Amino acid sequence: MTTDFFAGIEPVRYAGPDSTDPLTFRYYDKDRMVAGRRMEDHLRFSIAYWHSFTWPGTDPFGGETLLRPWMSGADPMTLARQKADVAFRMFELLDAPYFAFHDRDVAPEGESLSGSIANLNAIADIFEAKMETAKVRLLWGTSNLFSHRRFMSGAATNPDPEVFSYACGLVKAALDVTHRLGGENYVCWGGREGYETLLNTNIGQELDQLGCFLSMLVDYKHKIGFAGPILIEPKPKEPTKHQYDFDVATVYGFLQRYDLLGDVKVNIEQNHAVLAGHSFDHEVRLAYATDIFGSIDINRGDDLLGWDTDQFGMNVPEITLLMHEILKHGGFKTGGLNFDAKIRRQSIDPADPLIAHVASMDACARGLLAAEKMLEDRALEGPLADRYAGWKTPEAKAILAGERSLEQVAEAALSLDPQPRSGRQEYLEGVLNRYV
Ligand code: XUL
Ligand code: CO
Repeated sequence: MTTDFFAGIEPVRYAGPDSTDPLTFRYYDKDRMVAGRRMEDHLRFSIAYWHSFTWPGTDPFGGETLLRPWMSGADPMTLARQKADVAFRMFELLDAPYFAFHDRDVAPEGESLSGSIANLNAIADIFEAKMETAKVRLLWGTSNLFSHRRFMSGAATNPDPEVFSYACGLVKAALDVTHRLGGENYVCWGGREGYETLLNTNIGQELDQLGCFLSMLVDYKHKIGFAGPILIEPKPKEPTKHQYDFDVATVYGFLQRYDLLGDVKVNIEQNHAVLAGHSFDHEVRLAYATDIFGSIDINRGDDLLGWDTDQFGMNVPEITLLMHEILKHGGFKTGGLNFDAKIRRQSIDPADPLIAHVASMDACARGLLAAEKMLEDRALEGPLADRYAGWKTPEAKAILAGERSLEQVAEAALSLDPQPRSGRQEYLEGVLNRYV
């Protein structure tokens, strides 16, 4: 029986740092107050439907290793309903405050566009009923515009306007459902919005199509009164060789060009940041600096592999820097920590996905607690402020405000003799390690 999948497993509870039971929280103590908010309200954990309930453990060299009763043996809508039961059971066992899904994770493709939309709405009815009594809320919804072969040359950036229109049909339905279920954000990861070869690609045309698609989505969001932001999820490559939403900086430029700043922000993923040649905290800091920070897909890549391994985030120092950045800006607004992460294909026991989430939730909680302390002590903020203190003088402020010409600044520089100062990197690295 599908609903017995987690039979014998009790809901996960906080048991303190000394617990050795992998199905207890050691640091994630949801009611503990951290910087004026409950820990649960800071971390806003979300379970990703796709990795936990739709991925059967395949890789390019082998088939299913995760034999899930809701993945075969009945008609697709019956399986989708069974999957929903298992999913909500897992949310309950983990006491998860949020979940996230693509349309195709929760409901099968229909025989036509309207059939697919009807399937999605039928499952959304089930979610709506379950959410009346369940605690879990929807962090975000999205449409899968990359798996079906019709999208092999892109969705919004497809050379064929009929594919573009079909994508509009799916994205409208997915936003409608996200809105109906009280979703707090709507995500667009440009899965195949990119190219394989310039020999067949008109970049300018495709960028205009993408700008047009998002502008229509933003207009529609306002029309239906969807209050949350649209979030673009940057990724530099995979599945296409070159993705248009390469990284935060690229997305910022795109949003500015198509006048979408204000309505569209970013959903930053650790593994994508690293594939783009950045660190996770670089992407997060840049998003805050440019005022487009939205939400996080929390996971990790493998330092030795050049692809999106989507492993569970376990690196406490890295997560500490992430939480330091988020806490410094007052915490999440509509965003949260969405586990866009999957267990390894050898982790075949029903308990494995639960253990993975618990371990990563604890890593995030440790990062949050360390970040709180670091901010209290101004451990990094103090030295950072000192480093830029010169810019607080009236003259430096006037320069930055654009009140001085190049000639004026050049003239004043004639009496200066600036002295280099240490960047103190190793000192700061040592400070970080005191807290983790
Ligand atoms: C793919 C990825 C997606 C998005 C949602 O790398 O991260 O799962 O998060 O489409
Ligand atoms: Co993601």
